[in-house]
Amino acid sequence: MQVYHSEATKLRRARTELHDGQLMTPFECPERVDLVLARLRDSGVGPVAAPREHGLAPVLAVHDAAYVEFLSTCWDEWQAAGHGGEAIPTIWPTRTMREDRIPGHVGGKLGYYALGGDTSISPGTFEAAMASKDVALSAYEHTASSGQPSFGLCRPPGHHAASDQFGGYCFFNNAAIVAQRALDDGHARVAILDVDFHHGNGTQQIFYGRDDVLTQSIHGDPDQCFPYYLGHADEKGEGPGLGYNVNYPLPPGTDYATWRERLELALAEISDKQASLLVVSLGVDTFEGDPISSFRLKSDDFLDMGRRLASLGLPSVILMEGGYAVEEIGVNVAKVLQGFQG
Ligand code: SP5
Ligand code: ZN
Repeated sequence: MQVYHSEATKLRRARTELHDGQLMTPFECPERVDLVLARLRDSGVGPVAAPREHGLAPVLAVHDAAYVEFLSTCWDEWQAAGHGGEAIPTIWPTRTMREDRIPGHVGGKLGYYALGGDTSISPGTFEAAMASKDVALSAYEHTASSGQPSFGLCRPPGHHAASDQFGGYCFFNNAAIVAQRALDDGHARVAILDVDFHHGNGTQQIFYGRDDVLTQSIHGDPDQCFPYYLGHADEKGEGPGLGYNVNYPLPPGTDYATWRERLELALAEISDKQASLLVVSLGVDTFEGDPISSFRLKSDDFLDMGRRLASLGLPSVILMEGGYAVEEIGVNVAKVLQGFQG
């Protein structure tokens, strides 16, 4: 399978993540890319190509311009304000305050544009996010021109990024950017299937009122799991989008047998809604050994996952989302892609 990767995705190397009340080395680290690449090479999944640059236009097709501007200037403003550590929000426009005015100070803007405190902004973050969407778009272009599946080794991931919010380690929503580009190229309907452990809140929000992108997510129940405030089964889309968002929340401890039943429902929905392109938000943090998640998929389950995804017979773009630094991240990604190739 054609793979896209950019060394520039490693420009994001945050030093701190606020996790369980402590500042830790981030789970979403550049080493993830090398673990996946090494395993893809070992298992003969490839070739690996560098992306071409796509600029900001496809980003602005799904994200707010002021949000993108904020991401591009945040680190410089944070430094100019004299702060020592990385840019981490500490206050938000929550239920008891106003959200109709965007503050001028970087500390206020940070809370306005962040959906959580888990994602520090650091030098190189914006550049890496740009490279990540270039990886996604280059994968899409390969699939569009050849009909063959492709894998984009995106980093930072994208599915938590909403139209004007970052968080959950995500800045630009790579899957949404690809889906919108496909629509602009003439596809009538695109399906995004999110199999990351966490709910794809950003993807859901971006397309919630639309019927041209079917968004589905199989994930840890937000009653118990990040991002907590979105991802319930009763979120079905609104207006013309009603029926075009489907959530499959599952309890912590879920194994592959149960997970796969939801996958079958999601695949049937994609056929039913007659999508002509499949975008997979591939998180492998459903793995039993993942350090921040709580499903119980085993490595061999990822092979079956790939086979089932391929069974749709649609042109497919598979994009990297979560899955954290354990040796198996590479093994599990390789298995999905091998299963997909048959
Ligand atoms: C792309 C992606 O997978 N983003 C996930 C971001 C999750 N960040 C917050 C994680 C909080 C997890 N808390 C679990 C406690 C385990 N000790
Ligand atoms: Zn995740």
